[in-house]
Amino acid sequence: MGKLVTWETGKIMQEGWGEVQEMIDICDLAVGLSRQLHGFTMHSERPEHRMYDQYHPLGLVGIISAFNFPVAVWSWNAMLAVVCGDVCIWKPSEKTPLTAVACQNIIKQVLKENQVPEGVFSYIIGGAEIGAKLSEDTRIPLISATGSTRMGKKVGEKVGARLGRSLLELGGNNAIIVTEKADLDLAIRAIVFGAVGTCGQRCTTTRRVIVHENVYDVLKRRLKKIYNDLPIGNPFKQGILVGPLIDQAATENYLAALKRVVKEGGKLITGGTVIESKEFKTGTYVNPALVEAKNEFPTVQEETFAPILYMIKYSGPVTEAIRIQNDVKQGLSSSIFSNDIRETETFLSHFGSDCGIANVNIGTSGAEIGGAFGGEKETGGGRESGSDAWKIYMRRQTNTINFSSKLPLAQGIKFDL
Ligand code: UN1
Repeated sequence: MGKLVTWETGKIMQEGWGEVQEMIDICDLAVGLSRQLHGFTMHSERPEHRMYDQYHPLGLVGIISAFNFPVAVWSWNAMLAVVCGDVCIWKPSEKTPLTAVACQNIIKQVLKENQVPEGVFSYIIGGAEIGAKLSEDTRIPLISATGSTRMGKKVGEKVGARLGRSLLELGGNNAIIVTEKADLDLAIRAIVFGAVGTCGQRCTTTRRVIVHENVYDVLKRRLKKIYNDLPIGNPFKQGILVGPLIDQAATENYLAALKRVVKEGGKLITGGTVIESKEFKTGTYVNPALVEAKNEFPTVQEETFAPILYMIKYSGPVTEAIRIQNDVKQGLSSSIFSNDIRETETFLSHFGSDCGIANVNIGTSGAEIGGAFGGEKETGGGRESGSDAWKIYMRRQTNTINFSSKLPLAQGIKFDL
């Protein structure tokens, strides 16, 4: 399966395997979770009464996933949904249908061995029109959609119009803050993997690095050197870090964004070209770009799904870096590199990062499945995967049980018959 993920998406082999590992991990989590779908109990204000809440299956869950994590995102949703007692219908990205077929073939076997009908999991291959149909269908109480903000707005509108439930995990514009107190070696490792890993095509990809003026030049020099030496190439080959973009349209978006940002005043430090040679004939292998920019440039405000890292300088206290980092429409992932507890706690406080994920001394990507995954603002507000994310796949019911021989009313209401 890992190999197939690499074949279909172009992500490096290690990441193909890593994605399948996420599937295995979520299966483990879901099995344990199946015994822990807990509600609360609470005491009643009335004598000889008992109250609690419980969770029931929602029924049918629609899953819309993106090409960049073609199998893990399905499994985050499907494995939780199924232990919650739901069945699923999945629309994978039309760019990655093969891995979806492979998932179904694997799960089919598991279902057969356990005498469960195959229809518990099903999928439908198609484009936006299928996503729209699922979103409008009143038989599907929950649509979980992962992808661009543009797509999510359409899904959210359609599901909202019928007052259905949606779980949206959309675009990010993730930043790493590097303060004067950062361990630069650590920060550089995180920045490079965050920015160029998966060829910049993760929703958690590091798109901005916000650097204190006193360490800016040294960081720029070191990043430039690493960028000039990146192992780019055949994703199946050992030692390669950057594979190709998903298709030529992605290359065009990459080049267009670079052109725009330079027009807006950005400075290309290195990279930003398509690799053309005998070995790289597809036009989808690119040199990741490092660009000096300002946060307010329109192109920096957007998520371009490609390996472009914007370097933004800040001066003054960490609150200034946090202001810059929050000053975008998206709110998925964020991190700070600093060994100063005052700075890191400020970043994590209620006036700190406004993202769904906020990390200290680790990068923006590569979240573990044990935590709830998702973000705020235009990222959509949904949470998938671990923690109590399972609750969205169930309907909650509050129960009051009277075991007395009287019928006292709440709120002290008295009446005679
Ligand atoms: C995505 O890009 O939609 O945190 C998911 C990460 C991965 C998941 C990314 N575990 O980078």
